[in-house]
Amino acid sequence: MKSTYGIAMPSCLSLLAAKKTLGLLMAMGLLLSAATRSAAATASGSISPEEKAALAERVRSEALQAWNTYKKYAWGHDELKPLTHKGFDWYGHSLLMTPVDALDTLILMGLKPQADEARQLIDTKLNLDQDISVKDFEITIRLLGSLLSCYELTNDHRLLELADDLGRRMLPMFNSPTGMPYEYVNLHTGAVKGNLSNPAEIGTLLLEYGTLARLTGKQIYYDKAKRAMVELYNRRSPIGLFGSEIDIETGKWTNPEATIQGGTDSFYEYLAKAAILFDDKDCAKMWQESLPAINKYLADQTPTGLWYGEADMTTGARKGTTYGSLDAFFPAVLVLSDDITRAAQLQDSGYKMWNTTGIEPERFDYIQMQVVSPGYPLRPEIIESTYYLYHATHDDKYLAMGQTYLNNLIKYCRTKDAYAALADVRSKKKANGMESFFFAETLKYLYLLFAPESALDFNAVIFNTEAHPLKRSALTNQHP
Ligand code: DMJ
Repeated sequence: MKSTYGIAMPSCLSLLAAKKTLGLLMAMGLLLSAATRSAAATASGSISPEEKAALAERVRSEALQAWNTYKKYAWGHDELKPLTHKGFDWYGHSLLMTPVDALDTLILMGLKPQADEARQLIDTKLNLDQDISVKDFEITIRLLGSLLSCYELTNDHRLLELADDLGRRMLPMFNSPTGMPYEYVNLHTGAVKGNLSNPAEIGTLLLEYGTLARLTGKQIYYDKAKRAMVELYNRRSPIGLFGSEIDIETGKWTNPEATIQGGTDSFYEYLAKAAILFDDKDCAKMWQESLPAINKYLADQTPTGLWYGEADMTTGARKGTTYGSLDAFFPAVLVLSDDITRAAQLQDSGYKMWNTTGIEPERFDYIQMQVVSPGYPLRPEIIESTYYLYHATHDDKYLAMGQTYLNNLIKYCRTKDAYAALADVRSKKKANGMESFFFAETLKYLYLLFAPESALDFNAVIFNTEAHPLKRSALTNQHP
């Protein structure tokens, strides 16, 4: 069964077959034997079609289990606290963060009753008219990104209405002297605050607002988000790097450290992706000019492999030698930029980081090969890059890598009925959090890695930074 979007819903028969294979493989001990599989995966991997199908089914059943637990204990709340079985709302009032963020994953996995129920909840209960100050970045990538993606997947017009309502409430964020957004906006009053921002929060808006402009015919969304990106770009250093913190009112940098880490990461990602999604020549040029500076000053070829560390934005001098779970998005962006060689090298390094303790840490010193910041909030980036590399190379090595990630997630982060972040990847002590991006990204990318390519036509979409696929073919305005 295939939708116009190129998405094949798994048929009952193929799912039954996969379930059967899954049972067999589990009985044979082929799943969850992390240590042996990890070792095999380092050199090369060989995964049979039956194993691949069983892995996809295992991810799907893990997603269903975690979803059912969210539903049982936290239905209608932003998130589930997995260790205490309580609901949690980011701003006191729920914005249905988990149902919205998870919806396209449920759809892509063919979990129709769950997807329909989540969509019904969103259609009838998501109330954006709330007197709360929300973080632009998070609300844009998680809520707006998913509403748009799910509208394209379902043609449910209510989702586009909600996206447009949200976009309108968010627009005051751009009312700064530079056009770069304040960090927070009040959804009811439009009041803004937070003048110290960073490249990621300023430059991770165009995929969503650009798509909203396309779908509503309201060009203002595209123009505001694009201007913010260009204003940021115009403040690059003479050697083409960006700092980590900038005052959006004065336009002056307040932290000159250049990185690809969280705080900068998705700005680069969106230059590359907006160039493709919208065929935007300015974004293409900004990205083509930025990538050489990243590769010259941040890339670090060391005895432990290729990594990307920290440098001074003005001189290019090396300022640090750490990498981390968020940085692991970069191989995916290198794949989109046709640099498979570097992407593969960096992914191998990330895999070494992961295997140092069996789960990757937030930050890792790649010279000492030691954990610097030990948390793991169920992040997806290393799996996202595995999916891109598998798509580009069809090398089974990446399936084997993915199998290691899945096995270790199950081994270390699984609770009896859901998943929990780790407070420390060394001790594997769990933390009471299951971020919505676990559904939106971690499980989705794992599933897509193992599922048949027909599960989602990779070439027909661009994923926003929260893994919500936006249609590439939406090149003409589709006014409601
Ligand atoms: C997600 O919200 C997005 O991927 C964002 O770009 C970075 N942080 C999380 C996942 O780690």
